[in-house]
Amino acid sequence: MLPKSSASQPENLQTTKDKALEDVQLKKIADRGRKSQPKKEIKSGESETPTHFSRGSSIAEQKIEELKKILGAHKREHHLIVLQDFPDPDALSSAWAYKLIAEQYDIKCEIIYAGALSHQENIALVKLTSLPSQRWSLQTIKGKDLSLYQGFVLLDNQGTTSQLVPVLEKAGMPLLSVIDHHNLQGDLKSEFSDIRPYVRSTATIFTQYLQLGLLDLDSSISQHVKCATALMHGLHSDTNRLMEAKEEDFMAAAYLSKFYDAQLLNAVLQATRSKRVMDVIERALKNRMVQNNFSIAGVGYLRYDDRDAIPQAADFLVTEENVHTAVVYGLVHDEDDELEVVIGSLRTNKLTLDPDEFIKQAFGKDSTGRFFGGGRSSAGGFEIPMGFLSGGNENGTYAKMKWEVFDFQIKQKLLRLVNPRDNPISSEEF
Ligand SMILES: [Mn+2]
Repeated sequence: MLPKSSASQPENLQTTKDKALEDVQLKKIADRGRKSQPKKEIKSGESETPTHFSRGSSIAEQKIEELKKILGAHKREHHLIVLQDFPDPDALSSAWAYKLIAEQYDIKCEIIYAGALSHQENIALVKLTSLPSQRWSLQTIKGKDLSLYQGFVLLDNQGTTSQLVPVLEKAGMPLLSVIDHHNLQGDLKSEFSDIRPYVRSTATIFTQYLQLGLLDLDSSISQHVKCATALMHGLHSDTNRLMEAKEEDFMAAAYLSKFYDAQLLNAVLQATRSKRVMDVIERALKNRMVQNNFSIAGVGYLRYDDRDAIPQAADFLVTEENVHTAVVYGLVHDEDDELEVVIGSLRTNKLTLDPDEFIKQAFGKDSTGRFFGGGRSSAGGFEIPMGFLSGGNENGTYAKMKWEVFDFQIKQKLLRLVNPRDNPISSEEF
């Protein structure tokens, strides 16, 4: 498909100097990308260096053909798009794009997740763009007639982060598509799969689908503009505002820049913090200990719905002068299921610190051999289930003791890495 006139848009979209600069940068990258597309003539002795874009676009082209066939074979059906329990903008926007694509085949999709939209930016995204999504808790799904749906789709996850997937599997619902940018997580029996761990966001993959004609974006259709805006947000947030973006992600952002609504995106990003998030940040500030440019804070008990306050607190702590890495963790309890889990988040500005490695090294594996955290895309996150120690918190002494033990142990494990014995800065004391 042909891109819409790009000249008519950028001017009225530029809201700030930064934005203008970003647009120029994106345009430059887009131009570069166009030039770097494979040329037919290659002089002898000169080898064609495949770029990420050409690799991505040929895979995308092939995948699009496959996906078209699958969608064509499932015309007029009803499908469920299942997101991770706590969907992020990447998942939400990709799901919307999938839904719009599927509509062309008269397939009706419902976008569902089991947990919560806990981050105010996610709530703002869904509210401001009217992004169609529903929370189906484990209770909700029990009351649903699953025979109304002929299949389900996993986007930005492979079923390991959704409580709903085992229920759907048990009901015998077939898995139709998996589209994700996380590493392959085991054997997936899906009719269609497009798993590309070398791109930084699922929104990138979907943008390629759109760009290659799976859905013709039209700037005069408000839903398209909103979906493009959501995809831009997804792409931005999964790539740390493009700072960790690869060439394909930049190319996708450049394409979206022709359709998205910069003011709407700005409104989503300006979403204010709730009082409860502020409270958690306050606790993180009060409890933080700073050593060797690491800021570490345990925030105690948190409600399940507030767990997204943890990464936000880490985002905040890492902005302190002389701090390059922040780790914030808390004990999250889910009253419905009597489950407790320590959830933590690491944020770093230090280029040489790989959050994935760091988390894996700090906490190691559980008894079944699974790491407590890491994995490239949710690199800075970790979860330590409380198991047998869950519950019993009506006894205040027990609750306090339990938190203190975990707090102490997590600090010990982190500090081993923050102050290694062979670190010349801290070795004087040994
Ligand atoms: Mn993602």
